[in-house]
Amino acid sequence: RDAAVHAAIDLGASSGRVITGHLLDGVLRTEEVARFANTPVAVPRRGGDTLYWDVLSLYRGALEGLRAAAAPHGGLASVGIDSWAVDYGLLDADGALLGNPVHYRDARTTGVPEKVFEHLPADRMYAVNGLQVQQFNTVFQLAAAADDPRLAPLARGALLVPDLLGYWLTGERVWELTNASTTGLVDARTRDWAQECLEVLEGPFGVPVRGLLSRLVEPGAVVGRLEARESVGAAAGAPLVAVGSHDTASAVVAVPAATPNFAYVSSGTWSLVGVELDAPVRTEESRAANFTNELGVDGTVRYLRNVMGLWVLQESLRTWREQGRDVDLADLLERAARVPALACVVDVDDPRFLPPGDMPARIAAYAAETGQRPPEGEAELARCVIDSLALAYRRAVHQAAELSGKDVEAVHVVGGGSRNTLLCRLTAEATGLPVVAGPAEGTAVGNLLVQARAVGAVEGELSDLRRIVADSFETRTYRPEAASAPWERAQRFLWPE
Ligand code: ADP
Ligand code: LRH
Repeated sequence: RDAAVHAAIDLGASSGRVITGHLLDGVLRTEEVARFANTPVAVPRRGGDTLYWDVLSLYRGALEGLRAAAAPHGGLASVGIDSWAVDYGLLDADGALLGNPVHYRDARTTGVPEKVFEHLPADRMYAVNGLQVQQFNTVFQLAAAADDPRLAPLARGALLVPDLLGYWLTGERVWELTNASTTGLVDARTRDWAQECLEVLEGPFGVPVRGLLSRLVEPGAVVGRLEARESVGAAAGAPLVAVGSHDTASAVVAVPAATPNFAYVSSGTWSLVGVELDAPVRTEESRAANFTNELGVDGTVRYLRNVMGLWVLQESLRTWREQGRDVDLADLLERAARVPALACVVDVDDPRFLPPGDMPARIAAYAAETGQRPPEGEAELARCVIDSLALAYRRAVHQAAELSGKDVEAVHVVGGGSRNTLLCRLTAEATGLPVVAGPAEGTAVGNLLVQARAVGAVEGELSDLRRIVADSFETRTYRPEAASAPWERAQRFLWPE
């Protein structure tokens, strides 16, 4: 039995994967043992559709991956699970799942933050939870679901997605803190429940939220052991470690920076752009700039903005496919690189880009409304998206540095977007900073390292873990070669502030 192999279950919004990791002489060797689609499903109900995550197919994919990971070694040293933030499954008195978790892109939360702010004003809420207002934060999802009979009286528990899978594997219920910090229910300073936020759900909305929660645990805690079942194969008995179960928290662990003076972009379906801090920034300027204070591994704070991300490109590809045009991503990006820069830019964070749908049509409408010539053809459209993302990164990196007082000497891009050479080159140009790209599976790498440390396979602080990442994975550096003045002008065009 080779007890030195760890397995990360990493559920991204576009795909899930199980990746194993093995540490030898300060180098982490990883192997992808399973990858499975993550395809949300819209299901009709009276008056419309609800968009759900297909959590059972994700669980099945995770189980197959665990069996494949454990089989060659006769077991696993540890397992860790991470996923996207905010979404939860409800459990009844027997611990049975009460319906599929609703997807954060479902329309049920439209207009809900404003209703919550009537009872707990936005500035007061920010002073406690430090979160960027996004309509899908769990606190707003729970308020939106107030009348759902599954919530009261049936629900006796709720778990965020990684903790839900962890419960199915071990029988133990926890709320891992980095992911819990995205809900709006946690105080960013005390790293404990935010009583005022719980009270607003219980009082005016009648959601018995305290009865749904379990104990908060910091990343690094051992949750329990995988119960022996045929479905987990030789992984039975392995310890489940609470990692940075928010995917972005694990991704930030895997930034291969040698100094603390970096900004990061965790670039996948979403782009999370910011800096790492010791304490939250909850000033009025920070709230006005819509910056979030999510909690990180080892007592850190991830001070960042959610940027809508490569989602807009993914949905464009899907739209074209539905229209009968199967566009290859690599070829598309090559053509986009030859299109003139900054011909048309959009604010990718405009709420119209949140729900699934025809992004090329939405971009055309946005361009027309702002007096720009809409992109023509696929390459121009892709260029518009990539330029707009680089522009949003520029603004967020500069604002994060300004609002937090942090020195930023380089931008690290991790996640699938680090493979997009056009995006990385333009990010260097737009920010005027060197961009270091990789690792592309940063989330799984951060997940693996926190597990390995928790079970004693490696020691050290975040800086030591980051040295392992730097020694284990190739990165590519892009230096800002072109002038950033056109980006400054484009930024002023979109955000005249
Ligand atoms: P998530 O974890 O949200 O599912 P990933 O980090 O896996 O996302 O990133 C997926 C995105 O990365 C894709 O939408 C795609 O735009 C980009 N990507 C992945 N591989 C490549 C590649 N070889 N070239 C360019 N972009 C890529
Ligand atoms: C990225 C992510 C992001 C959240 C979003 C819902 O996958 O976790 O940090 O804001 O999903």
